[in-house]
Amino acid sequence: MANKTLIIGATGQIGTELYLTLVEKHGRENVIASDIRSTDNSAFAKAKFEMLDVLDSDQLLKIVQKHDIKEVYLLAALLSATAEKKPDFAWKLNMEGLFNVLNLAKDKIIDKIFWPSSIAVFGPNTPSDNTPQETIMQPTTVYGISKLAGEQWCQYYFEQYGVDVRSIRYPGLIGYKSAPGGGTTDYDVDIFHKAISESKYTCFLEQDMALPMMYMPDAIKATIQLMEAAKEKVKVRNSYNLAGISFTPDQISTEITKHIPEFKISYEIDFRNKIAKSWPNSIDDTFAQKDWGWKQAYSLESMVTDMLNNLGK
Ligand code: AKB
Repeated sequence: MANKTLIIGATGQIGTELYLTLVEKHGRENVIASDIRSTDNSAFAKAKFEMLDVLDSDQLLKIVQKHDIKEVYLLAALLSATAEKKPDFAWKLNMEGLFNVLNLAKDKIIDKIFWPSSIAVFGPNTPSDNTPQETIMQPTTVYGISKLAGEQWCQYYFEQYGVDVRSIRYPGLIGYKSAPGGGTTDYDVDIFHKAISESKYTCFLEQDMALPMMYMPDAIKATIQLMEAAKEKVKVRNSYNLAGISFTPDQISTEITKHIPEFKISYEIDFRNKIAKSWPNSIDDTFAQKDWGWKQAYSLESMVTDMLNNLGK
C-alpha cells in the first residue's frame, strides 16, 4: 500500500501539478491536498482537501494523525518578489513552516519530507555560468536568505536526528496547468498567456537576462524521482542543483515568434530585474545526474511548442 502523502500549499504552481501526478500514481485516497484557503480549481474537485495554515503546528499534527500521513511535500512559501515586500512574514512563513514539518519527522510521526529550495540561494558573488553544486552562496534577497537557511536546517536535521528530508533547488518553473505567484521568474509563464491573448508582452526583466528555467513535467518528474530514490543514493542533504533550460526574454520571445509571427515583446524594467541579476545564468546538475540518475527531457524548443499547444487548446 502506498504511503499516505500530504501536500501543503497544494493549490500553488508546483502543488497543483504534483497533486495530479501523485493521485495518478497512488490513488486519490492516498494523497491529501491542503492549503490556507479553498480553491475552485477543478483539479481539486474530488480531492481529499484540508484547510491548513502550516504555521499552526497543532492543526498540522491533527491532520497528519487523522490521515495517518507518512510523507509531506511542504510547498507553502512566499516567493522572491513578494518576500521583498513582506520580509518579516516571508521569514516567518518560510522558516517556521519548515520547522513545524521537520519536527514531525524528528518525533517519528512522519517518515519523509520534500522541501523545495531555489536558485535564489545563490548571489551576485556566485560564479554565474554553470553554477556548481557547492560554491559561494551569499544570497541578497529575503527569499534567498530563507532558502539558504532552510537548506542548512534540512542538513542539520538529517545529520542530528536522521530526518529523511530531500530537496531540489528549483529554477524558474513553467507550466500551463497552474499559475505562479510572487516570483521573479513569473514572466516565463505570463509571456505565453499574453502571446496567445494579445500577441504582445511587456517584460519586467532586461532582454538579455539569462535565467535557468524548467518545464513543469521535468520538475515534477525530478521531484518524484528524488523522493523515490533509495535513501543511500541521496547524498546531498542540503539541496540538489537542477539545470533546467537557460534562456533570456529575448530568446524565448524569438522562439514564440516561430509559432505566433505577429508576437512582439517590449521592456519595462522593475525591481525584479535586480533580483534576477543576483541569480545564476545557468546551473550544473552533475550531482543529481550521478546520485539518482537525473536526466531532463525538455529543451527550449520542445517546451515552447508544448506550452503553446496546450494553452491554445
Ligand atoms: C521565484 O522567482 O521567486 C521562484 C524561484 C526561482 O524560486 N520562481
